Amino acid sequence: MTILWIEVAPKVEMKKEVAVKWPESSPSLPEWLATQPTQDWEDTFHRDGCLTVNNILTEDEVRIYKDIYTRMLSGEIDTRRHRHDLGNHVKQVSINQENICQIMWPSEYIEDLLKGPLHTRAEAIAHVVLGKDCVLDFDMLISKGPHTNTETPWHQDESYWPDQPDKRAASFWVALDESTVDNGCMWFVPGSHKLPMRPFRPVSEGHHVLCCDCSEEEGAPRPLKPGSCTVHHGRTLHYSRGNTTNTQRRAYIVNFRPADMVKFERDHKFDHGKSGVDEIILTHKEVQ
Ligand SMILES: O=C(O)CCC(=O)C(=O)O
Repeated sequence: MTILWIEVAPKVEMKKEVAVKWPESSPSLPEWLATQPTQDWEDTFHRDGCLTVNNILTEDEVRIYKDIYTRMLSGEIDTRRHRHDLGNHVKQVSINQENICQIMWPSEYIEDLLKGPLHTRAEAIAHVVLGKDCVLDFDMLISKGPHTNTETPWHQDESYWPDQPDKRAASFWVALDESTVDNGCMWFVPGSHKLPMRPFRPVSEGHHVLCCDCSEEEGAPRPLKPGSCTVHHGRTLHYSRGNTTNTQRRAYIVNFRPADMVKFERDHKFDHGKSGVDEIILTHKEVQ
């Protein structure tokens, strides 16, 4: 799920105020990769259009990402420029929290976040499943707070960028909390990446979030332990239920596609809200 082609504001360079220190115990990228089932990743991704990678992060690493996430959610790190409610197509369920909190470009706020294990290992996996010409397109946080109970509608990410000539894309959804059916884990329809795109539409009139017809009967949930992730192709049908539990469901998402296609997007003034998500916040106000 990302933001539709919006006109971007003039680019202002952001100063990164917060630095991160990675655990010395973390394996180097080649060491980590050597222990991974790379052939199985490739086969599964091509067959199903979705894949589970267990323990892409260690417990110590998860702790670091969770700390950053908590500071962003609480407002201690001020991400208002990139933060909005992805679930604002329905009435706000809980007064003090977004139905679905989305923070675009968290890596813009933290020095060296891009050099950390989440981005570097995801890039290595993207090279295995998509090809070595793939680069990071954008990163984002999507969290569902306790009892926010708002589903992310069924959709295919490709509906947001249907005109790209090269459709290779992989989205990594990294669970920082345990993700379960009841708190909104991802659901996928395996094999849907090989079928024609389904017709899509805005989730409500004039809204930037897109959806299509699909149901849980067609797919299956992918619960995850903290530090594990799913990887899905840009055409794979996916969705998540709302969070009906007492606890947070926090995911860190990174998206990779061919470098040429990232250039194609930027040439069309599309940067996934890097310069700010003001237009989306305006939509939010209209709905309320
Ligand atoms: O976190 C969610 O509920 C949805 C995420 C999603 O649609 C995506 O990462 O493409």
